[in-house]
Amino acid sequence: MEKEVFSLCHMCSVRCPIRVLAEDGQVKWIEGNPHVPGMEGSLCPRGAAGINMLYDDERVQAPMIRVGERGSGQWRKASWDEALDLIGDKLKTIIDEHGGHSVVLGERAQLATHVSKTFLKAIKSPNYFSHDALCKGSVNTACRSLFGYTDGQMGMDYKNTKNIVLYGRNIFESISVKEVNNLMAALENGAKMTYIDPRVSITATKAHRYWMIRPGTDLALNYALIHVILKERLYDAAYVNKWVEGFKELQEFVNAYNPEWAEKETGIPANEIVDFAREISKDKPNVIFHFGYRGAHHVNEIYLRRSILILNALMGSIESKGGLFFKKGPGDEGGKAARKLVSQDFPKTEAIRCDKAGTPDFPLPDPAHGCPQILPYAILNEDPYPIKAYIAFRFDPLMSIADANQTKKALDKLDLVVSIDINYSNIAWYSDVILPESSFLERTDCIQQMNGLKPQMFLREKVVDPRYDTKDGVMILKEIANRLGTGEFFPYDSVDELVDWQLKGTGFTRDDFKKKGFVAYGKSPIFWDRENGLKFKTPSGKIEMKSSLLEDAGFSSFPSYEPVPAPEDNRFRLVVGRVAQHTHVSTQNNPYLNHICPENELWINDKKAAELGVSNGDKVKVASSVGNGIIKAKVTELIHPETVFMLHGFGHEAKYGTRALDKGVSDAELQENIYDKIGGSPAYHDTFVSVEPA
Ligand SMILES: Nc1nc2c(c(=O)[nH]1)N[C@H]1C(S)=C(S)[C@@H](COP(=O)(O)OP(=O)(O)OC[C@H]3O[C@@H](n4cnc5c(=O)[nH]c(N)nc54)[C@H](O)[C@@H]3O)O[C@H]1N2
Ligand SMILES: Nc1nc2c(c(=O)[nH]1)N[C@H]1C(S)=C(S)[C@@H](COP(=O)(O)OP(=O)(O)OC[C@H]3O[C@@H](n4cnc5c(=O)[nH]c(N)nc54)[C@H](O)[C@@H]3O)O[C@H]1N2
Ligand code: SF4
Ligand SMILES: [Mo]
Repeated sequence: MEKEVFSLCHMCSVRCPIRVLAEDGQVKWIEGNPHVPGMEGSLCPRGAAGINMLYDDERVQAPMIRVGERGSGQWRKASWDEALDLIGDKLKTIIDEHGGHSVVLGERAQLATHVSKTFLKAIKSPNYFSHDALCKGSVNTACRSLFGYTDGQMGMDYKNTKNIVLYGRNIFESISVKEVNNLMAALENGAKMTYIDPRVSITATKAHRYWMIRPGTDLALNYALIHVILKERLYDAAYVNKWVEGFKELQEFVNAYNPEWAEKETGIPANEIVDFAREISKDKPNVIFHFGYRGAHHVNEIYLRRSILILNALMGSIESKGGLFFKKGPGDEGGKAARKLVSQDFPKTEAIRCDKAGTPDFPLPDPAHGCPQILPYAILNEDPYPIKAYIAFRFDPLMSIADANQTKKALDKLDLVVSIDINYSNIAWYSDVILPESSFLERTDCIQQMNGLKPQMFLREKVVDPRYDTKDGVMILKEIANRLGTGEFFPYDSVDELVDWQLKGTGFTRDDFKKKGFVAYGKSPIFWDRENGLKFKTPSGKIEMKSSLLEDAGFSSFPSYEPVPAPEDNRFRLVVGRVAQHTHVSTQNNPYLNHICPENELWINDKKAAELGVSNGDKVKVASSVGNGIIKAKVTELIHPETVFMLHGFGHEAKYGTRALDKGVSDAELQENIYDKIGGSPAYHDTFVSVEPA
């Protein structure tokens, strides 16, 4: 019998709405949810490979307990009770001796995040880490410094934009299906797109204007753009007068940074910078300077992100059609959000976060997410206190935190490492116990609250029964909590009961999701009144170009520009990124995706390669101060000579994932663990490497 289920994809964290067809307990078809504007049947290659993930017999099929040395890959299958008892006993001993704060949970923020946070709060640990800082921590801080909102509380109206600028936001390869479709619709309607990247990505090939910028110098470009926009009065004066704090300071600051100066730093011709400033200002306020995620990860990233947001403010594009907007929640429609377990009363936690986020030592990064890259340092130095146990829930610190060798040393100090995963990831392979979660097609999940111009709720609905001896993540955490005596904070016996609990008081029930996979609180998009109704949450109630958040913490709003040094002879700045066929570190062993993209290569400029005696397809040795590896060279004129590029996510070590084993090199082995000490993001693109024939 065929059945149709509306659900949410989880081949990456975008969680696109999907429609799934199953017959006799087998998934036959997945497509974008046709009822959701912007999806209408579309999926990306990874979404389509959800079926291959489901039927992949190299997934983790049962709880596994390590028998040999950590990382040696010797395992035995265990029953759930045995594995959970072992974890419960160890955690109890650790908590008794060292306190709940010695337990850390690191995850990819997800639908069950409120359950993960509840787990830690119940044992009095402040050490919850999401992936957020690694992805966009400095973007988050920059948004708070200007608007008082996090980036997660903001969105972009791609569909109605007239002009969009992407700083290494490789939107047509690093995909969110709805964003791609909406932007394509805008381009078909005549919108213009500028793309800036030291490398010709697929997005570059679709742009009206492409600038091969010197890596790391986007900030210089932006200061020159602001310079021109102010000098020629191209900004939205009414908007700026009404809503901006610190305009005068900005004016004085950018005076020195003219386009001729920027040309020397960036390699982008001065006249093109001037022309572009004039062009885009004609389309204001329906423009987007995309604040990005991963384009330029440097130790001063906070200032780049702020400069991008400042350009938006000058165009009046904040809270504008075709620009950036603040997401509206159920409250804006007189509705109620789904309940979360974290709203309970918990025992008080005395300890500070072990990464010190939100303390005077590291004041600005968002403590709601933490900074995972600090964790190896905190463990190794026992600063501010010893950490004893680490639970990785849908997150791989060995591939997603720079300097994997250092991270391994830190893990070696722990008494307990647990992974909740679906795959034999590098962290699963390095754990003491692996607990397999049911895959997204085999489980229902917590409610997805989708704030935006139109607030909605979505539901991930189980399509088929689990194929292996796996459990839902929310049940795994509850069962560990039961063993620690904190089970009272988990008032459910199945994920279905938890979802019903969440929906109480919202006016919606599970049945309301059956027809289309989602429910909406209202009908029309909500924009605030730009004349009188913008609700910035900064102390001044305005867009703070001169930022009280930064200055109260002792940082400058406008520090002078520091020139970016070119790499020394035969060295290159290592930059990394994603590709349409893979999700970070998760999908390299997927049968279909592995087939279409089996390994990563090192992009290197053709002239530089010739100097080194390297030809296309040759194996080269790439080495940094912390690691090295052998990788195939992709010799091309399509990359700036100061840079080499590789895909993130390869170099898997788990022998049970045979397709991805030892294919390519992991960027995390090469990158130094350095970071933006103000904004909180890692500086993944500030490592220099040497390249030589292998
Ligand atoms: N297929 C796929 N899609 C995804 C994901 C995925 O894993 N796979 N992950 C999702 C997530 S979590 C994220 S964060 C986003 C990431 O989406 P993006 O931010 O678009 O990230 P990347 O793919 O890392 O692309 C980074 C680009 O920045 C360029 N770059 C490097 N240095 C510089 C520089 O100095 N200046 C400029 N202007 N550019 C530079 C690199 O060459 C690269 O092309 O993608 C999301 N979508
Ligand atoms: N070196 C380096 N590090 C990076 C980046 C980089 O470019 N280079 N990019 C950063 C960015 S932008 C991001 S967003 C983060 C992402 O960092 P991660 O969250 O670590 O990466 P993912 O590949 O999304 O997923 C991690 C794990 O989730 C598992 N998984 C997948 N589906 C499920 C599931 O349904 N249940 C469970 N329990 N597990 C599942 C996968 O098998 C994998 O082991 O990495 C950051 N770290
Ligand atoms: S972008 Fe692709 S992989 Fe990610 S949720 Fe959407 S369809 Fe799935
Ligand atoms: Mo990300």
